[in-house]
Amino acid sequence: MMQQINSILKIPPRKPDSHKGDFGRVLVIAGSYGMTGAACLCSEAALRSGAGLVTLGIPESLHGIVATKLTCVMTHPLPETHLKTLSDMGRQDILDFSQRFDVVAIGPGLSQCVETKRLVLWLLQNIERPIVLDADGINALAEDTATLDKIKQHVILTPHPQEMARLLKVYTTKEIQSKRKEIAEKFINSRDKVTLVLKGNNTIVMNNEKYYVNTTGNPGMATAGSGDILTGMIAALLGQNFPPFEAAQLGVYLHGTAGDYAKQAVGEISMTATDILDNLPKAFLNHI
Ligand code: NPW
Ligand code: AMP
Ligand code: MG
Repeated sequence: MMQQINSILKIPPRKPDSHKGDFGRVLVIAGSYGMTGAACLCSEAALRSGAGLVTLGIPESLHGIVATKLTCVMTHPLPETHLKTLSDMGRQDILDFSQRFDVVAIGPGLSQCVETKRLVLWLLQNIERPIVLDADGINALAEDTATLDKIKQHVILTPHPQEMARLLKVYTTKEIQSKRKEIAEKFINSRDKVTLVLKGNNTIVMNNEKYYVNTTGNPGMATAGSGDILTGMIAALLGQNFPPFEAAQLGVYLHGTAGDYAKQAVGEISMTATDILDNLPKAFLNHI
């Protein structure tokens, strides 16, 4: 019997002698031509959510662009295709590089380039760190869902309803929205290395034992890049040693809280993802 969780964990105070290595090294693999914003939002959100160190891996010709935009996030150029999307050719190097991190977030703005999808499927089977998989990472997984049975570490999936429909293939987005909990439960079934975050109004966080239905957030958050922020937040909380379910739950709750503060500041209509990012400090400040 699945248990509903309503309580939200607090973030423990930092010990005076803490150093950045205590709060997790996060690798974000994201971005492609035209979608550098998703990569920046995700990695900046990870830093604002307390990660000690964040590195963004990005197709090499886009590296200069993100390095100009980002100050506190480190950047790392990765092999690319002629479309300026990540290339499968550099997969062993990415895998070796990932060993230096505690958590890997994959997907925002990667594109649906066939070669990039092949890379993601291979990384999923080989990375030995917990993974947060979002956006085009989920679209890649939809090509071969059986990959989920071959993962080495825990994976948190953060689909919006249409990405969930792509993953499951048998339901339309509308059907998913009409029976969100049942469909999430069916997907999780006995998968013990998967946590699902089914996004949208009242986001559901679920693993094979428990679930949480979120109540923070507002329709102003239905804006480009909003979900890319959530991915970075959850990765950062995983890096701070929250177990996968709790990292996802706390990330979803605080993402919605930041969205609610952004609504107070700019309203639902004008809200952009950067407003949500700008309100992460307030959300965290009021949750310690
Ligand atoms: P509709 O319109 O109703 O048929 P896609 P994406 C549906 C990157 N980004 N309830 C809805 O379908 C991402 O990271 C880059 C119901 C909607 O139109 C990805 O890599 C940005 N339906 C890539 O772009 C900023 C819902 O899904 C469709 C729903 C593509 O991601 C933007 C969109 O899904 C973006 O984040 C809900 N709650 N939510 C950047 N600045 O670089 C969504 N839908 O086609 O997967 O496109 O989500 O924009
Ligand atoms: P994405 O579609 O990946 O950019 O993700 C959108 C983010 O905004 C998710 O975290 C959603 O849960 C959140 N969101 C979108 N629409 C709403 C809504 N109507 N109410 C609350 N949160 C929403
Ligand atoms: Mg998204």
